[in-house]
Amino acid sequence: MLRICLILASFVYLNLTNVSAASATNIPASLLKQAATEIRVSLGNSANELIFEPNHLDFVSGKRYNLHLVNPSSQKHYFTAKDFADGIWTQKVEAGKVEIKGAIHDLELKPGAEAEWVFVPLKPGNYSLRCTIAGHTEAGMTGKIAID
Ligand SMILES: [Cu+2]
Repeated sequence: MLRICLILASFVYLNLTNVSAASATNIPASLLKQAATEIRVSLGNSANELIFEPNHLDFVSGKRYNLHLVNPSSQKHYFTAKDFADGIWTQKVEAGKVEIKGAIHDLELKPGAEAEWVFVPLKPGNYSLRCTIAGHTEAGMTGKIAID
């Protein structure tokens, strides 16, 4: 019985270490003080074309970025990149006077909205981006995101 308890205890311990290894606690404090590289992406445009501008984004893992999202069009759009979002550590999303911390998977920007997504890419790979409003992906509102 004691042996089972020890095995269970070590199993739980291993699981906990795995969780913390993947979490934000590994991001060095010095990195969070580094100036973030600003990248601006427009969701749609003033001509109401269903596009992301630019539609190719490149990031380097371990660096800090401020992804500045704007929607200059007259309709709402989504910035949806779930696998990419799983491969980064989000420090915060700022929109208006609100700051949101924790994992983010997609953002909805209403006409004229702006948001700043501050994060550190962690997992190299190629990811897809799309707007999930009905018909927008099909109309070409897609993009590619690379983490090197
Ligand atoms: Cu859209």
